Amino acid sequence: MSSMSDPSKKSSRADAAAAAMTNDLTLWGVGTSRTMRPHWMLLELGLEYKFHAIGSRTGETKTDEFMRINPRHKIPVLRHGSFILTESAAIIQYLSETFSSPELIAVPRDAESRAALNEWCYFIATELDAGSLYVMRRHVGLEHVYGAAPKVVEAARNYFMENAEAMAPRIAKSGRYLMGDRISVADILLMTCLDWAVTDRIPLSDTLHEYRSRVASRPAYQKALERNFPARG
Ligand SMILES: N[C@@H](CCC(=O)N[C@@H](CS)C(=O)NCC(=O)O)C(=O)O
Repeated sequence: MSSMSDPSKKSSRADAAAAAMTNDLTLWGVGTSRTMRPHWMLLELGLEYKFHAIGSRTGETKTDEFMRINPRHKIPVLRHGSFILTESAAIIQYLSETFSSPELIAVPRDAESRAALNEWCYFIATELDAGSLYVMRRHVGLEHVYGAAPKVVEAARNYFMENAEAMAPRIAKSGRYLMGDRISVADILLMTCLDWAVTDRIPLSDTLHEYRSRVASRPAYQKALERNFPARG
């Protein structure tokens, strides 16, 4: 188990961190795009948390101890006090709604802006992640579990490109981040999918690479990369 702190210079960040110290946050999981998300959000929020650096398909998600926490043996998992939460998108949304101050993360409160944020999040989580990238992952590298399916992989890859590029003009128009001036849950979801696509050698347009460069300059993103992918360092 590791325990790390993220000292912050901004007073709002320090306030959030002070609040979190009393809140007992623990995260399980490293090494995948999905586990990157909560590390990144916790670091954006300047929150102190403990973490268990367990990896997928290492046997570490199938121990009795972990199976009691998540019977589906999936990472990431967040525990906040006695509240246990799975699903990376739900975890980062919960963290942003629980701990963000308005100047840190865009957390819209009115119905229309929340719907716009949700539209991005569901699009990214269903069409780009589950419907494309994870389909590829199932059949490249996990053939022993899901079978070899080269045509399915090619179709999923094309589907990713078609959907991501269809949204590129809206991404370019939305401002620095998808919801405007401040980063949101949707950016963490999109960036982790674009990084995953680059790892899978899926070509991206200049617009998407420019978006990636903007988001990648954030210190919390860089720190989360180090924490989530220690082997790459
Ligand atoms: N939809 C879930 C997916 C979680 C998931 O599939 N995690 C994988 C790693 S990316 C895992 O834990 N696999 C280990 C196993 O199946 O035993 C999320 O976004 O959190």
